[in-house]
Amino acid sequence: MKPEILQLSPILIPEVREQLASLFTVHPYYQQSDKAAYLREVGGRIRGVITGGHTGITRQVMEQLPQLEVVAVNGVGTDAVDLAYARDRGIVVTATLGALTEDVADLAMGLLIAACRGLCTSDRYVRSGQWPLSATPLAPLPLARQVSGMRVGIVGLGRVGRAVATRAAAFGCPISYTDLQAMGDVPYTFVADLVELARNSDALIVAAAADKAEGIIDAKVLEALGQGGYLINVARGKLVNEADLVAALQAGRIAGAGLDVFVDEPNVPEALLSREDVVLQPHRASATVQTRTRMGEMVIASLVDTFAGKRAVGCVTG
Ligand code: 8YV
Repeated sequence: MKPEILQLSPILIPEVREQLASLFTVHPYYQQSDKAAYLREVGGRIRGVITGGHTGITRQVMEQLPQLEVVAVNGVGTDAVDLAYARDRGIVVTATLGALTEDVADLAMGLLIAACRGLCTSDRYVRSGQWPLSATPLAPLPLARQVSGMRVGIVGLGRVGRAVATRAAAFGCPISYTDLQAMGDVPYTFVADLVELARNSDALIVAAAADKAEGIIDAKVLEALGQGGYLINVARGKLVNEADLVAALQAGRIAGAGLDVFVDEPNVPEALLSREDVVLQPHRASATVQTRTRMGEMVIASLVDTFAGKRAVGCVTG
């Protein structure tokens, strides 16, 4: 009999879905309107869970899956999984470590360039027919901020942070970073204090894991980033105090922001929607065919390995 899997978030690659269906009986929890009733019906038979990095799985749901052996996160962040509870129960948790590094770093640079160079504003300007009016004072398009050579501060020098640093260095940007400790194997400047990092940066790029780091980008950090500074977030929305961010933008205390992630996805603070100094993405940093295919393959491998009694690829529970 095929192992039964509870799927908490969609998989967008058809080949991955087909392979999953051939190996497992997949129960699409995310499509159910009455999730509690669905859990009561299938929960007792579930041996594996597939979920997204942002979706994770609560302890309450895991408690209703007595046969659960593995939670395969189709993403790199495990902050939305109760890891302590999973470890206590001997449930293996896996993540697609390394699979999405390049895409997330690419999007961080894309957001930085888009925010500094006003790409989305300029796109709207062309589409709305304002360009032909540009000789008149009716349709001014302000000059943009140069990206090359900006002082870039990276919050969290893990896989993604390092990939961002490589890219930003190629743009001639001096790189500083903060993390739990200095790293001996990188040529970048370590700054222990986040406020000081912000003060010495023209762009602050958030690439940190979100475990226990809620709201670290707050009013003080944004104040230090300053009027010419840009905030880019490709990690988790909850790392940023969104109310402080909105207030800083409204008061002109920072120059702009590029955001792929938000506190309460898919809800974005209303105040951001009409602003020309922010570029917004719907949590799509890993959303390329190539990366999602690789992530899907890792999810399948981690389920197969666990059910075969082997150490699962991407295991984060030790
Ligand atoms: C994914 C993410 O979009 O990796 C993560 O932690 O949040 C995202 O890259 C998500 O997990 C897709 O399901």
